[in-house]
Amino acid sequence: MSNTNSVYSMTQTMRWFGPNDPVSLADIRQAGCTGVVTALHHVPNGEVWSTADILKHKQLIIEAGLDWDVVESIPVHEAIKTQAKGFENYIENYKESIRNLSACGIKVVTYNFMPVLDWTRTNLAFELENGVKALKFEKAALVAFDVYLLKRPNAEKEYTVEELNNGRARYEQMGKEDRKILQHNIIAGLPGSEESFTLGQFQEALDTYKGIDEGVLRIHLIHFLLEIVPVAEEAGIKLAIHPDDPPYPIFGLPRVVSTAALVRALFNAVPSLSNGLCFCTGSFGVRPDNDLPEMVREFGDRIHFIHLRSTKRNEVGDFYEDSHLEGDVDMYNVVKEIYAIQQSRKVSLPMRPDHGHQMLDDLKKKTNPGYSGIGRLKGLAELRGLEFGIIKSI
Ligand code: CS2
Ligand code: MN
Repeated sequence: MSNTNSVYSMTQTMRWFGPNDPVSLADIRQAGCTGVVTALHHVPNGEVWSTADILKHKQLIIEAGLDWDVVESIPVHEAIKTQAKGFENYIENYKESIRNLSACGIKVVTYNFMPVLDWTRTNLAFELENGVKALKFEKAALVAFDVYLLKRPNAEKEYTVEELNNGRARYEQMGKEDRKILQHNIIAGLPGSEESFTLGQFQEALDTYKGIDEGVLRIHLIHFLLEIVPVAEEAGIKLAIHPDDPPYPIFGLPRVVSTAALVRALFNAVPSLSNGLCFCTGSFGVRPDNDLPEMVREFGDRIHFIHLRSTKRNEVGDFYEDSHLEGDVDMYNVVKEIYAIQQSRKVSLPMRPDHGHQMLDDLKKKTNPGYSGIGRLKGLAELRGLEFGIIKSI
């Protein structure tokens, strides 16, 4: 969408988890969005999304006066990531879903290639000074879970002595109930995740990555891309890979979408512009060596979808989700670069505030962690204002 002066600005969207989402389509519209980002969450991972199902979902969105701008996500079956028996069938199903989405007029598809777990946090209700609740990743809690609760074989080799000491102290300080909550936060499945595990199932899933290091996982991802990108290109679909969250290995699992160098390798291997990126500032921004405005410049042609969010990290490897314009992400310069690529490409890129704080009335409600209505509305309003100011000042 563009205004009459042909200034291209970001298309405002929010994620919608479907009819059971406590945040309704009407709420999303009132928040100022013109579209939503959503998926067929009821379809089991690996199965084809039929046109009938897609159209039924789309109809709900259209009736609410919104567009279905982006699919987030068509999950990539674990068998594709490990190339386990039968993985070719899952790739064929994926192609079919892409073709069906295109036939229904949906043209951007987000996905991720994180082994076993989607995004990972240790605390879903970390209280900030002003009383709002944020999502947090605490290194010592992760070590406590990995080494002392899960007791993953050889896990301790991946941590420094100091990290192990902090992890043990953290474990000993927790009661039974705290340990249960920690385990739940890490492996019971955050919103949008497709999997949920018990401790035993989780260890089994980790074991399927024996012998799969970063190099092998990248080969598997490139194989997948070589298969699906031509189909996407023919269907006029832009694929947008979401970065790893957090953007470094955890639980001994390899990572292949955490830095500019890793992303560059994927684009060099499969140069089609349909092979694109979901630029998530909250995920990439956890690493101080990721220069976000520079990454927008470098990958500008391939950014098909944007997640805006900021994190605040410390020296021991913890981070929490800060307000959208605060924390470590240089949001002003990121949005300025996004403004520039939109003008040069003559497109409006779909953007969503990626997560928000639980605040005000939402503190009394049962909400999807990170996806309460009011905190995202605040984030969206701030980001929209930032872009508006940038446009006016140029
Ligand atoms: C998360 C994920 O950080 C995020 O955006 O909410 O659920 C993410 O959307 C998926 O990993 C993308 O496939
Ligand atoms: Mn994201």
